Amino acid sequence: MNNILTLTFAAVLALTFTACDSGSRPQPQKGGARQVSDAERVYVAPGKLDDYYAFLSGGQSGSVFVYGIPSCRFLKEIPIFEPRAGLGYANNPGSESYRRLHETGPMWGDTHHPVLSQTEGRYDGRWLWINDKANGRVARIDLRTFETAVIKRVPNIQGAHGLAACLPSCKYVFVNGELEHDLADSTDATKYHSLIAFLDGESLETRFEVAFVGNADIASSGKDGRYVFSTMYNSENAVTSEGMIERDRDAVVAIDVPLAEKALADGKFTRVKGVPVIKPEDVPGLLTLIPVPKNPHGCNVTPDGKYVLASGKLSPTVTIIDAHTLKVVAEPEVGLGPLHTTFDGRGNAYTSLFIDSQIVKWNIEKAIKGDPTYIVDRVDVHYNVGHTKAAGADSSYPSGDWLISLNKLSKGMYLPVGPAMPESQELIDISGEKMHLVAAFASLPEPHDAVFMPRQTLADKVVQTYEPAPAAVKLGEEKIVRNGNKVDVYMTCIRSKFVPEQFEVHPNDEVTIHLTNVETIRDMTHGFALSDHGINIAVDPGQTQVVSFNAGPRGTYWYYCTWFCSALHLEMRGRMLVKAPNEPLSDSIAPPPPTQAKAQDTDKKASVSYE
Ligand code: K7E
Ligand code: CUA
Ligand code: CA
Repeated sequence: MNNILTLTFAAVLALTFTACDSGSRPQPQKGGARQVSDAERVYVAPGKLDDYYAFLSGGQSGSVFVYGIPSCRFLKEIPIFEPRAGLGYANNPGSESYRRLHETGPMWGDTHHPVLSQTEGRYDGRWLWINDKANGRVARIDLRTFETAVIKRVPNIQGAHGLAACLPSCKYVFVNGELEHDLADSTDATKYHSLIAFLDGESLETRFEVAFVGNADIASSGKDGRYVFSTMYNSENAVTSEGMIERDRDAVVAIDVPLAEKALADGKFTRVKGVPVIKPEDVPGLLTLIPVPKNPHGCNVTPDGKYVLASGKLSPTVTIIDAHTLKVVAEPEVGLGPLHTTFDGRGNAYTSLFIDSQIVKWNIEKAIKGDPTYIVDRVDVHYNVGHTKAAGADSSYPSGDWLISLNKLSKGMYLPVGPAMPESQELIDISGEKMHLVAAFASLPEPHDAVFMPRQTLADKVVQTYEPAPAAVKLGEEKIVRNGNKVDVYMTCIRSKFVPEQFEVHPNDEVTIHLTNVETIRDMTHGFALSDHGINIAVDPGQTQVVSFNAGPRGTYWYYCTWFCSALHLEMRGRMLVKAPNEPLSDSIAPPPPTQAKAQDTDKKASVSYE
């Protein structure tokens, strides 16, 4: 949402923020009974499991946060576009995860829109895709392991923002270029375009792109394989914020996907940086601009596929567009600063109101018919909500029980932790006619959007251990291989031992550790940290990790396990012996004698000799 504040809003926002500050804390609710029943709604007893995983984008943390719902417990961070040394992710230049991230761009990213794969309108538990707005990248997470499987740079795109899967097949995911530029790389603003890129859902290779004047912000797919939709707030193709709010109406972009595929097959494209780019002027009907007011933001197709809803942002309206005829059918007023809309599967829409700090529930068919009672309920959230998402709302079968409000400011909601306050989410029960806010929880910065995955969908999908890779080191086959100054150490670990427990190298040798965790039960992760070398990797059961580094100067360097695994966790360590250049090296992986060093006499005062 960091992109949406505009000048028009400045005065209103100042007022809103001041008002919130003066009465900063929500008053305790009257009626203890209600609070007790709220607590019961989100209470999940120790050892009991939550009903949903909630995948929250990590925003400028570059990752995905996994929470349990309804307990709001934090379960996991999945690092993607930013190194995470504690988890052994992309923190060592000599590791595969570092190389894979580094070759796609900077070691940081800005994740906004988590998208779940679907089959026949239901989340199928295979993949989660997410964008990197800052560096034009998309990643795919494998939900068997909850780890990043693929990261790809999308050619020709800047500001990879809106992301959605082309439904119903998910054969493509498409990502919107929010930031305009010249595809031939000049700085001439009269040549600026933006584009929507269609990527293969599995490999994330860019299959084709559609380029046009203006920009593309938030994305949503029709349900029948024909159109995909994006909001366009800069139809002015301006380069200043004043310029971007000149027009009263911008647009929703509809792209006819089968027509794009036909154009591709007919060769109606030009290649730009290796990717076929299709221009709408060459393919009549490919791109339709549907006028909507003013600098629209959220773009959401209803679960039944009938309508696409564009949230007005600078207009207090949501525009309802027929997803098949592409005609505007209604434009109900919902409140100030509408950003995103989600669904309960019972014909109701829930729109986040940034300026009003509310979620508004409204009935879609009533709004279309002009029934003045279309507003069903409003609930205050704390404060300045961006995205909101109900369980299952991106599929054809929302479950209509829980909704999350992803708020931009928390103000007095939590213990003060300095000038910056925690990011705040709120959980709202939407199972009844009235919404009911039952819980709030903090997070790292800054979740934009979220998707709920029912626990049952992943129940038999999440693996217990990794399948050993072809390159896995087998127990008893550990070895040290030397080639000039390159040393490969093929190592295993299992509670509570590394094999080998020592290896010898010369100063500045290039060392590569191939470490396989030969545990066969879940959760027995071991780590490998090497003192004074900045090396830490995490190796899950069955997994093999490879890390390379320079041995550095002469000395003894202990490596040790960083994941507390057993009563002998502290003893789970070994030595890299960096010997003088003229000293011969042993290739033995046999364990050193158990008490090689002089034992400490525990009765005497410890003394150290430096001779
Ligand atoms: Cu509204 Cu990037 Cu989804 Cu933020 S965008 S809120
Ligand atoms: Cu292995 Cu701690
Ligand atoms: Ca505009």
